[in-house]
Amino acid sequence: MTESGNPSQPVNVSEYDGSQIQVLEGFEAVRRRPGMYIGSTGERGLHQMVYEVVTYAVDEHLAGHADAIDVRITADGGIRVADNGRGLPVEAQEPTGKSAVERELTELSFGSKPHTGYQVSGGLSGVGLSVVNALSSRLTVEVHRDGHRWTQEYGKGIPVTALTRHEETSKHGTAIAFLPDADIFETTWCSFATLSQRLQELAFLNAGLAISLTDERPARPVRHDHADGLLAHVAHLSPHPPSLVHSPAIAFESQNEDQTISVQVAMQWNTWSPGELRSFANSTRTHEGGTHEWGFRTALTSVVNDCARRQQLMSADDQDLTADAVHEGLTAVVSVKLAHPLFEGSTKTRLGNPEANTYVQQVVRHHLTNWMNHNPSQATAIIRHILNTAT
Ligand code: 0RA
Repeated sequence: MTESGNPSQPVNVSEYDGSQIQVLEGFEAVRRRPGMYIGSTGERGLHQMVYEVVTYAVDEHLAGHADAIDVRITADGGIRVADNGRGLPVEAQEPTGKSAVERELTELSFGSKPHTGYQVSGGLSGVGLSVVNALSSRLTVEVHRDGHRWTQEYGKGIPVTALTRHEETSKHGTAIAFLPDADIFETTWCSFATLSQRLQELAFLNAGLAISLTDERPARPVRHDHADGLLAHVAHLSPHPPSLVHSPAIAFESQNEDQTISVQVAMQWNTWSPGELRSFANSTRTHEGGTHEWGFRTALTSVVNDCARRQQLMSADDQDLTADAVHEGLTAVVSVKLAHPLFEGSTKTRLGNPEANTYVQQVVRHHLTNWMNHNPSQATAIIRHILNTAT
């Protein structure tokens, strides 16, 4: 058991020797053209960084020395890959006096991997730990080997501590933790799903090798804040602009005097989708519809027919447009709030309050007629659309 870790020194500018200058020049080349080494600086390249490190651990498995790889996305968004292999050699090598740990992590051409006859993967893989190191703002290597735990830290590929020997241990293995450099990568947010899929694949391909993936990042909070309320809801449900019959959507709301019922409506016709009426009562989705939907449909059908006749797009003798025809291509959200909602139906998602029918009818009739009168050309476009799809 060797005790001769002869730790290399942290970089000291006045003491650069030839090999250190070469290392720096190499790293500058990598950081200047990261895409050439890691494939891209987008999400693909980011994930490739992880695969590069995992490749070494899989190689150690293929060499017959590791049967478990633990990958974690750490709380700071970094990546840690640990294996239970032999551990990167820590002893100083002649003539450089550097450890294999440091050479593997700093020399672009070092580490004539693999230690087996197989290379884990072709393509981009195999550019080496030094490339990952160069493209990481921080990297820590931790080795359990030769009876001790050892660590060394790097910044943008350059050692910032010596390889340091810590407490005694009987464990063996290598752990590499790195923080992809935000100055290099467009995103440093790894996709758990993407990593998981590739790691699962590697586990399938290497029977007897256990690979775990853990996400230690705090859950990302999602903030939904829509000052526009139902307008934003309809915009979210509606297809894209070219198929919109009118824009913006129609929206209105009203509340009765004694504040026992209120209704909000947003609606927009399009030529592309069959349309959808989404209704809510007291913020509960009313899948089975109910009185508020009936009120909406009744008023809408009558307002559209009245307007079509007023605009002389239909004659007095023409048959009324049906409710179904009027709803063709209409995305609408109708939300009512009631002091005492009655939920009926097999799944208790049908609104039963009769006053919702009369109140919604009254409000829709009033506001929609107003809107049609104030937006005659949009109203014409809507009615033409309905006439077109009805025939
Ligand atoms: C070269 C030699 C030896 C181990 C490794 C490389 C090694 C590298 C990595 C990188 C991640 N995990 C790793 N595990 C092992 C050891 C040679 C020996 O002990 O005889």
